[in-house]
This record gives sequence, C-alpha cells and structure tokens, in this order.
Amino acid sequence: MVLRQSFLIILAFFGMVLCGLIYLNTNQNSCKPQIIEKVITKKNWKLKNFGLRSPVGLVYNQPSALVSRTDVASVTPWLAPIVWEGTFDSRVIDSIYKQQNITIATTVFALGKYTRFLKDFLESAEEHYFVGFRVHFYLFTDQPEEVPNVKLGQERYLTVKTLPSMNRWQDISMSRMEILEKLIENELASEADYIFCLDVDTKFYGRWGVESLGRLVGVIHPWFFNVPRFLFTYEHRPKSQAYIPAGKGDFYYTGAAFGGSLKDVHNLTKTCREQMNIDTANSIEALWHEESHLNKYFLYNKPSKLLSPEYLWRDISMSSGSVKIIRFSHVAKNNAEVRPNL
Ligand code: 5GW
Ligand code: MN
Repeated sequence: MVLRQSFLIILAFFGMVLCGLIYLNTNQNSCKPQIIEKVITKKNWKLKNFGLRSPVGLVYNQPSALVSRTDVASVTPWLAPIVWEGTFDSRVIDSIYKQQNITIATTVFALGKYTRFLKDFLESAEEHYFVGFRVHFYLFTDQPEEVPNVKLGQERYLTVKTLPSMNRWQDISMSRMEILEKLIENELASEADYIFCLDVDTKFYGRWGVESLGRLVGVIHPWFFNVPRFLFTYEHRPKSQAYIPAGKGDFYYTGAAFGGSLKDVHNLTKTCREQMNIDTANSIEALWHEESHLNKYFLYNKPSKLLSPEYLWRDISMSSGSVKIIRFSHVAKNNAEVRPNL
C-alpha cells in the first residue's frame, strides 16, 4: 500500500516536472526568438552528427514562420518579396541556383565621359556581383578604346559593342530601351537566362547575388522608399504615355537598375520604347525620361520581386537606419563635368 502510494507520488512529481518543462519551452518559443535560435542550433548539431542533410545538402538554421525583420516590409500587397538584408540566407539561395547552370546578362552604357566609371564598376562587380555564377557583361560605348582592361574571373565575359556618339542626353536616354530590346531579341535568347540593366556611374560595395533574380525585378529608388506617394516624381501630365494619375502608384522605382527574365525584360523595354516614341510624336518628353516610363510600366505590370534600396543607394557616404548594408550605390559625380555640353 505504502509502496503504491509513494510510486504514485513519484509519478505525479515527474508528471509535474514534465508539464513545467513543456510549458517553459512553448512559452519561450512564442516570445523569445533567441531561445528558438538555441533550439535550432541544437537540432542542427544533431543533424550534423547523425549524418543527415537537408534537401539542398546544407545544414542551416530552421526557417521561422514567426520571426523576421520587423522594421521593414518584406512583401508587397501582391505578394512579391522585397529583398532586404536578413530576409534570405545566401548559402541556401546560392545552393538552389547553383544547380541551375544559369547565365546573367548584364548591360551597361558608357558614352562620352562616362567611360571613366567603367573601371570601378567592373572591378567592384568582380568582387561582389553574382560571384560564382556565369555573368556576361554587354557594354555599349562610343569609345571602345577607353574600355579599361579589367581582369575577369572564370565564367565571366565582357562583350564591347560600339555605338555612334550621341551628344544629346535625350538620344542616349531614349535609345537605351531600344538597344536593350534589340539585344534581347537578336542575341540573348540562347545566351542568357536573366538580364540586369545597370547605370555605369555606380559601384558595388556588398553582395548582389541570386537573391535578386526573378521574372520581373524592380529596385526601389533610394530617395523615395520612405515618403508618401504624392511626393513621387511620376509623370503627372495626361498628354504623356508615362502619365500616372495623382493618388496612384505603388513604389517609385529607379531607372538605374532593373531586370528579370529575358521575356519579361524584352516586353518592358519594347513597351517603354513604343511609349517614348508616341511621346516624341506628341512633342512631349516625360519628366524623368525612361524612368517615368518604367514606373508607368511597373504600375500596370507588377514586378514579381522588388529589391530594397540596399541594391541602389544614393551615395556610399549617406546612411539610413533600415538600410543595414549598401550593396550597390551611385557614386558622387559632377554632372557639369561628365555630361556633354548641351
Ligand atoms: C546623362 C545625362 C545627360 C547627358 C549625358 C548622359 C549620359 C548617360 C552620358 O553622357 N553617357 C552615358 O553613358 N550615360 C548613360 O546613361 C550611363 O550609363 C549613365 O549611368 C546612364 C544614366 O545617366 P545618369 O547616370 O547621368 O543619370 P542619373 O539620373 O543617374 O544622374
Ligand atoms: Mn546614374
């Protein structure tokens, strides 16, 4: 009798201890992310030690359905991701794309005095841009002799294409979309899977990798990511094809970087080229040229992925709380010095 009683007491005691432990554990999980991290690490340790591997052959932290960055939005209302530091694991995403044997075409224009930006652009790209992946740069210039001799790594290619000199910035700005459209049509189909079109007065300072790939990719303009849309510099004159009515618009996207699949970027460049031609016929030039047309396009053809201003910052010397890493940035330039005399 006494034995049975003490057995039951011991059983009840262990039951209480167990309940307490379960309670503590669930409680910690729901309110203390750092505890979750510990649990995950322990699991990883177990996985490693029993020789188990995740499907992508990597041991990595368990993704959380509860914990993420809370100081920025990482998804749009149409469920496109917005890529910020802390929203992806570079090892996981690299290992997924590594299996796909992809080529990323990258276009850049350097006419007139803008060839001076090429060295820093290309050298910094070698260090930070799609490192470990096949990249093919297509460089359009009116001065091929000014292209610096930058040593490119394995599986990285540069094709220089000579353009006639253009002195009017309108011509440079307008012709870019048409040249991209024709490049995709005539040359890229069997050569590349994705394309990015970048300004040359820029430099890479941090990783820009496969996390940026998507069907249609826009980059949020660094001046406008934290302002209400009535301040966006959209084209507001109905006469222009780039017209966006007041009170409309999602984000203000930069014209200095955009990309995506060949098909989607082809449609984008073709549409912008056609819209700009209509504007020219109607003697109107949109406020910010092709950037205005790009913004109109993205309003009606939503990007499937957005890159945060980490992917195009204003100038490396300026800082912001939510931008924790500057990956790519405009360099400070003296417009009067580099632009042709108008
Ligand atoms: C740009 C503005 C006025 C006159 C000429 C140009 C210009 C642009 C040029 O003389 N040469 C040239 O190669 N470009 C290309 O267009 C560069 O790739 C440049 O990055 C891109 C956009 O022009 P940006 O960079 O001057 O425009 P913002 O808005 O970044 O200052
Ligand atoms: Mn620029």
